[in-house]
Amino acid sequence: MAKSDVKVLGAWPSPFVMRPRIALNLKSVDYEFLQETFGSKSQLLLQSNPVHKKIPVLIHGDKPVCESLIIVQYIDEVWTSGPSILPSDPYERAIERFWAAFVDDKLFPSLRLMRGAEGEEKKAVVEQLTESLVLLDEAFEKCSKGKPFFGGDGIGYIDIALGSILGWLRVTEKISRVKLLDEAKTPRLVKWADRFCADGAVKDVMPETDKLIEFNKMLMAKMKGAPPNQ
Ligand SMILES: N[C@@H](CCC(=O)N[C@@H](CS)C(=O)NCC(=O)O)C(=O)O
Repeated sequence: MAKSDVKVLGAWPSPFVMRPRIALNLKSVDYEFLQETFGSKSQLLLQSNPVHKKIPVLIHGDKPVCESLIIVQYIDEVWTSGPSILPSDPYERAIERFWAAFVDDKLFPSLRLMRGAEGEEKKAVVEQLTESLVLLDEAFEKCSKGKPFFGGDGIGYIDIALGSILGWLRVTEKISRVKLLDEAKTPRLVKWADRFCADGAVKDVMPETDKLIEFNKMLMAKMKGAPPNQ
């Protein structure tokens, strides 16, 4: 398929936008990256995702697909000649979807809360985040079966779901001066995170922490202290 037939509507700092980009890289599919301007929504975005009006949107030919994890599944099902992102076994697929949902429903909301939290609230959020990361560290052992990624030998669905938030996790660690991924509590995730970020499908789309911090400053200034929606 020609490059212009696959488009990703997004923005470089968005963890959700990283997901389809990594999936397309894994499948060696060329795509056009159409970046939205911060603070406004293009006509193409509004007509492609009229329900949520959020990025990312994958436009395949003239068909839009919304919601990052649904897009990753779509990519896996359409470009079957590349490495599989989800396993073929139904039970293993269910487990992968469970942990990906856990990242979005439990881990990511706490991470957002953390950046504005102080005092007792901060303590409670750190505890919750640590608990979630320890659970994911244990899940890594079970899913990877001694291999480098949740998905086994290569990056899979949980890797993409969790890995895409590593940039913002590092930003949160720096801003809050709290180590969230650490050798003592989450030794497997620490090593996995390095492997994930160094992978050829990831390294060019994973934003540098300092660049994200600058972006976060701009975002906080614009939102006058409200927790950022990134
Ligand atoms: N559940 C959605 C979340 C997408 C999302 O929150 N995107 C943010 C950027 S990181 C966005 O478009 N925010 C703009 C808005 O909320 O209006 C997904 O996984 O795709």
